[in-house]
Amino acid sequence: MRSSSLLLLSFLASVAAVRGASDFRVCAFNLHHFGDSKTKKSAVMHTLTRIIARCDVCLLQEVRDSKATALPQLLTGLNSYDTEHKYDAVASVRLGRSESYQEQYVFVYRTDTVTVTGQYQYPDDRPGDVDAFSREPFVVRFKAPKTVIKEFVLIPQHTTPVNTTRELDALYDVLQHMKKLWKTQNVMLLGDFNADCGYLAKKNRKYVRLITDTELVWLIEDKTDTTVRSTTSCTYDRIVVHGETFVREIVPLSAKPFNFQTEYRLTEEQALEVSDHYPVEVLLKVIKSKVPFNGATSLALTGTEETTNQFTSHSKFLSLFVLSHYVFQMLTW
Ligand SMILES: *[C@@H]1O[C@H](CO)[C@@H](O)[C@H](O)[C@H]1NC(C)=O
Ligand SMILES: [Ca+2]
Repeated sequence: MRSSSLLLLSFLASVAAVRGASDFRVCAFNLHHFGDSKTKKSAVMHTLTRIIARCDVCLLQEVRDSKATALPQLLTGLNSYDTEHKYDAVASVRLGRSESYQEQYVFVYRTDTVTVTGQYQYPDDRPGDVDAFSREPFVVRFKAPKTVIKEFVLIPQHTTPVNTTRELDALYDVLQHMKKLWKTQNVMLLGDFNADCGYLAKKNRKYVRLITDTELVWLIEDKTDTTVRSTTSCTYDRIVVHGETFVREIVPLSAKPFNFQTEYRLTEEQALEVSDHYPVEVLLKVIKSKVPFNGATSLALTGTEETTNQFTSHSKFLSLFVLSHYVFQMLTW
C-alpha cells in the first residue's frame, strides 16, 4: 500500500509538471520597500516566494536592500520552495537621485528555462535630455529556448510619480537606443510606470511617444486595477511590447495583474504587508514540448504553433489517461 501511495504521488507530480511545462511567464512586481525588515516576516516572505515562483522571469522593483542580505535570502527561499527549478538573479546597482533613497532593479529568473545574454545600465546622458530618469533602466537580454520568440530584451522602469510623463516619454529614447545597440526588435518594457490616476494626466498622454507610437502595444488595459488597497483603483503597473514579431509571440489576453490577495486568501492588511501593488504578468508562446509515449502524434505535428499546442495537450491528456489507468490497476491489484 505504501508503495502505491508513492506511485500515486509521483503520478500527481508528473501531472503538475506536464501542465507547468506549457507556460512561460514574465512578471513585474513592485515589492514596496523590500529590504532587511521584510525578510524578518516569515509569512510575507512565504507569500513573496509563492508569487515569484510562478514566473520564469520576474522583475522586482523597490528593492532597497542596503545591507545586501534580503535578495540572497529571497533566492535561498525560492530554491528550497520550488525544487523543480533553480532560481538566480541579476541586479542593477543602487539607483536614485538622493543618497538617502535608492532602489535596485532585480530580475529573478529560472536558470533551467532562461539565460542572461546581455545587460546594460542606461547612462542617462542623452544630449539635450541629460538626467531624464531618477532610476535609469537596467536593460537585460534573455535567451529562452522554449519560447517561440527565443530571445528578447526587457527594459524595466519604476517611474518617479512627480515626473511620470517625462520619464515615460524618455523611455522611448531608451527603446530606440537598445534597438540600435543590440540590433533587435524584440523588446518589452515593464514595471511600475505610475501610468494612471494623478500621475499621468489624460491631456498629457499625447506627448508621450511610448503611448502614441503605433509600434508599441500596451498589454495591461487602462482601468485594470494593479493596486492592493480597496480604496484605490489605478493602472500603475504596465507591460508594453514593441514590434509585430513580439506581439505575435505573446499568448493573447494573457496579460493581467495577479491578485495574490484573493488567490492566497489574505486579508487586505496581510496583503499590504507584502506590497501595495499586484504583480503584472504575461505569457509568451512556447514551442511544442516532447510528447511522452506517443511518437506517432508528434510526427504528425506540422501545423501552426497554436495547432501544435492543441495537439500536444491532447496527446498529453491521452498519455495521462493511459498512465492513470495503470496507476488505478496497481492500486486495486
Ligand atoms: C523631476 O525631474 C527634474 C528634472 O530632471 C529633476 O530636477 C527633479 O529632481 C525630478 N524630481 C524627482 C523627485 O526626482
Ligand atoms: Ca538620472
